[in-house]
Amino acid sequence: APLMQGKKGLVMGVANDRSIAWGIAKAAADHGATLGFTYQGDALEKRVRPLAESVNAPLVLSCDVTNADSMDAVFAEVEKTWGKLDFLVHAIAFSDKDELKGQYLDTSRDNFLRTMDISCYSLTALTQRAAPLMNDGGSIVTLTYYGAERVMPHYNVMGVAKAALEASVRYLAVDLGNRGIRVNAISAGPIKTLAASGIGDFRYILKWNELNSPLKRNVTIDEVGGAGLYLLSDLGSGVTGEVHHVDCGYHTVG
Ligand code: 0WD
Repeated sequence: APLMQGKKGLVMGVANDRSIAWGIAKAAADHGATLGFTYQGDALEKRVRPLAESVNAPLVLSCDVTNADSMDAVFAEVEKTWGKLDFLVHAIAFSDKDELKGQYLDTSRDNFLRTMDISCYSLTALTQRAAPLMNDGGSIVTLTYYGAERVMPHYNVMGVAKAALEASVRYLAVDLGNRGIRVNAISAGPIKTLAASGIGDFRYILKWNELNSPLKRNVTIDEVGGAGLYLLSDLGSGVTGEVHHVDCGYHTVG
């Protein structure tokens, strides 16, 4: 039987067909998963709806992770439609792009808190709501970046948020392990997406990774999708609390 047959999952953070979440969604759908999507704001709905329809997703819902009512409404709808949830893809991050350049030293309190809220706390807030629906166990995957481990130019407050996100993955994995719910992160190499376009000198980072990674190229969203499929499916049944690098090997040299 297909790897994801009978599995129902929510994918949060598709902005367009270049989004990393879309790479994971395609891989899961190709292997038989039934998907729901959330989008943030009306502008993105126009892009997400056709993508969702192309993989026959029965659920397309608005969700702003800074709003508890909005998150509650999403999981109420999931429960009503499916009565359960098998997996969750968290591919959400935000920081003011004025602070994704220059020095970390200049981070403002407002943007620090907002970056942490949307890029880090949201994983915990969503997991609180998803876990009660994961009655047969489950798998939660979030997206992180090497800037959590090492200083990368311009990544600044987002690097600090990703470090906290990776720590959250480990704590959540322990909290949920006895319910058979696994929590992992994929540390993706740089990919040209909408969110990445806000990072200073992103083209240079792409070029740097291409020249220096062991595979001498950058990763694609389909390759991140393959790793997502492994962690979301029973292929990854023995894996939790892990940060898995899908970066053409850059973390071994960088
Ligand atoms: O190089 C890259 N692109 C990497 C991205 C390397 C390693 C990790 N990542 C991470 C990002 O930090 C993020 O966590 O992957 C995740 C997905 O990012 P993406 O695929 O690069 O970017 P994008 O296609 O823009 O999707 C991120 C989406 C938002 O899009 P915009 O561009 O409008 O910020 O996150 C969503 C939104 O759809 N988002 C929210 N969703 C709900 N509530 C919110 C919010 N408040 N804010 C942003």
